[in-house]
Amino acid sequence: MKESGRSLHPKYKMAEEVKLLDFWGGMFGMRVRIALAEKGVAYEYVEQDLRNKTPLLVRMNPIHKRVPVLVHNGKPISESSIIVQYIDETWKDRAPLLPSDPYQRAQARFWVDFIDKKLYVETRKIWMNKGEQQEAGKKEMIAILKQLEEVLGEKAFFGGERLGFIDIGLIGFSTWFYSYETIGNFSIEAECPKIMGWVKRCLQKESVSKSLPDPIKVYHFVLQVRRGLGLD
Ligand code: GS8
Repeated sequence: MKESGRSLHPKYKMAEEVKLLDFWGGMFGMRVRIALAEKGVAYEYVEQDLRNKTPLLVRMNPIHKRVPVLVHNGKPISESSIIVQYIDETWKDRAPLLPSDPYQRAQARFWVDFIDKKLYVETRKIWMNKGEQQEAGKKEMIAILKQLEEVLGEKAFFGGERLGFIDIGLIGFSTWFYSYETIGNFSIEAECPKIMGWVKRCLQKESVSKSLPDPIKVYHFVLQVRRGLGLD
């Protein structure tokens, strides 16, 4: 570290302090966990109770009061796709997550935005409903995944040979697939085999498998929420 041309003694260097406010079952926080694991950044994980929000969460994300929030050396960053981009720019010497070409970067951002605006909304229709709404959500979800299969093409990952921004944006949803399928009574594998092949490849990576929860645990959580909503 340099200041006015003089090197500071190492003891004055600021230690990196990285904290993640998160909820174990949320697919948005999973993105951040994977990005940090890909970069090899050590961090403190601070689980949040979303029904009983802590003053810390409200202070760190006063606008949305949602997780994930990354707190880097005391400064909060919210919104998962923005956090993942921040991580990529901050620890830029290793494991690039976004492509270097501006057009490819724009494309990657487009598809993550599509996942946020379309896939998230349709999947909620499946597990937070029954009847017609649920059927509509199932149809839409399959159409979206088929669209994403086209984007994947013959590549191993959306990022090409390595895991990238779109892969990180999408893979957390796979921990909820079992819940969507069980509640909606359909098979994603039968409809979108290429996506399921991609999920299996992602899970072979430790940065992914260690960052994702057990789909059965997610299912129990989903059942609990549905009971609370009077749906089951
Ligand atoms: C979404 C965060 C979000 O929905 C992002 O970070 O990408 N666009 C945001 N977080 C949820 C938990 S995960 O489903 C959350 O914090 N919910 C609590 C609430 O809405 O009160």
